[in-house]
Amino acid sequence: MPAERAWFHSAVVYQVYPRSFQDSDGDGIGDLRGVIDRLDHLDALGVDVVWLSPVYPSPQDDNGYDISDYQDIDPTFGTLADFDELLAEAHERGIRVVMDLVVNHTSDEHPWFVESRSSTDSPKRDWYWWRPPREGLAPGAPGAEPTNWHSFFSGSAWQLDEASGEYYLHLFSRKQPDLNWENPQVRQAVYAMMRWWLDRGVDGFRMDVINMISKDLPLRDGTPIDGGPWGDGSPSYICGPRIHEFLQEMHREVFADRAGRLLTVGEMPAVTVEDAVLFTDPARREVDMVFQFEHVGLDHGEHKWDRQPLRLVELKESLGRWQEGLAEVGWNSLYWNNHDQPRAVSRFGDDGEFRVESAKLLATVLHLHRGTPYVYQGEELGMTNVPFEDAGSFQDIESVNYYHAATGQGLLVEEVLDALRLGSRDNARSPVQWDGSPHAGFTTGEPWFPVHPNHVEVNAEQALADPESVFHHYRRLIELRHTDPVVADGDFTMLLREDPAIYAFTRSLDDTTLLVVANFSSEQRAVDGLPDAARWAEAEVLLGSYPSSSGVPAPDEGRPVLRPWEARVLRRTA
Ligand code: TEU
Repeated sequence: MPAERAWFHSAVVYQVYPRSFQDSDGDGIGDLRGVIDRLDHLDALGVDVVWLSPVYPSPQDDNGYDISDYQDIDPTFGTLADFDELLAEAHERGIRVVMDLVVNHTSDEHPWFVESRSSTDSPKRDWYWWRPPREGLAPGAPGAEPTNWHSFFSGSAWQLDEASGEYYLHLFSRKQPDLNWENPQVRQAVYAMMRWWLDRGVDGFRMDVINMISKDLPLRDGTPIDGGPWGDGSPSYICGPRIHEFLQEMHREVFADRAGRLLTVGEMPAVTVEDAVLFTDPARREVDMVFQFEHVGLDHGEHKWDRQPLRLVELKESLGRWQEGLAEVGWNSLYWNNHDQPRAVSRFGDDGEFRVESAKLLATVLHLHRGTPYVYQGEELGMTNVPFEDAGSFQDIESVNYYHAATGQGLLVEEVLDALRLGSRDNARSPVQWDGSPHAGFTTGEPWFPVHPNHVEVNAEQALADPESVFHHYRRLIELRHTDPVVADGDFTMLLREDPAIYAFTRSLDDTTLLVVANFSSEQRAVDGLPDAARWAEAEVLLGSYPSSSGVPAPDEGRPVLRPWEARVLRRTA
């Protein structure tokens, strides 16, 4: 059992992607007043924290993850007064508000970068990563980029600035130049901005690609990728040499003297269990938890667009290892999807015949693991991936850039479109489906992104009216985490690790044990090899992905039987 119990052990976080959540002024784009209008939905669900994806002034090159002013609200989303009202209304309902902190990079329209780019002698030149062309090559010549690093959004991670003949680093889009955290002025400017928001009353931060802020010097080429022009620079910027120093300094400068119930979660691509123990050990005062990416990469082959079938045994191995690795020290975040990942029910479940059952199964399995669960907007309604027609259907910079890069390298259009249909971040960005009306109650105007055609059946209005809906199942799971300490604090034990279709585990605290058993397939199955099966057959059924009125199938020779995509939660006391 970990030394220290923290408030967020029994909390559930709801992620709002404001652009697609609720529009209040008819411009077809979600906004802060729209979030205010829907706070009762979050309150009814029972969540404790809302994480707001970026709402700061931004050219929206990467939908707000390219910030040009950290201490204001983009007019598309509203005003600081709207924000203060949202904060007050959320707090009124006992819901905390966590902001998105995007400080690995700024927008290229941020005054810091405008100043830095203005001249090689600019006092802010060293706030970013500027480098001359590769030795012996002229600026702009093929291969003249200072290193061969690939950008996450395709192409080189370096952009030439014609005026100075130098290149600047951008791990994401060229309109997202990386900040140079080696420069203490940069760090202090960021800390001051964070304190400004905390003084305003926000309750913490989700920190964007925060494990990329420390770069290993000198910057050097990475291993070439697929024989192409670019290389993998990640060994030079994933969990770099000063990352723990920077996060501990941030904690001292921003959080140390702030009592109360703040939450910090670091988004950390490629982070390992061992890293996460260091990052989330309360004694080290870095972050409360991290977003790790292992389980959302198990269906990736060479790269995220090279889709492979997901194998349940691998999913259990990965999530089980994270549970065991942070059992004594540290804390896990728990998520199936977010604004960067395809919809959970389409990816891990069955978004056709068993959409409701599999959405409830996924919620059951995730929410009863040990850690803090995150619900991505629309997940509580069982929203599904988008039926993209053609290349023009995609808006996300990562997807659009990949389409052009891949077809440019000769890949077949239909193959590329199929990969995008499965993996595009746009799958998560269709407007939330509030009702069955033409624009699903999202806007009275023309939505910036088409509403999913299945909104007629899949929507909040229907879900709230149906006690057996995915929504009410999430509400019950969140209630269980609030009321039963075994959910927040119980020890986790994985069972049936090698079973290709059954996911089973227990949570134990004092004399109480919960058993979660789930059938990740569209066929009815008897569960082989369940320890104490006979005793569990007598146990109390707490929750299930099938209506309780539908009863429980009779055991098969003492083995519990699960219907397609059925999950069951049982409790017994010793
Ligand atoms: O995402 C970082 C990140 O790892 C993702 O870009 C990921 O590589 C990719 O989406 C998987 O397909 C964060 C934000 O969540 C994302 O929305 C931003 O685009 C990115 O950082 C840059 O700020």
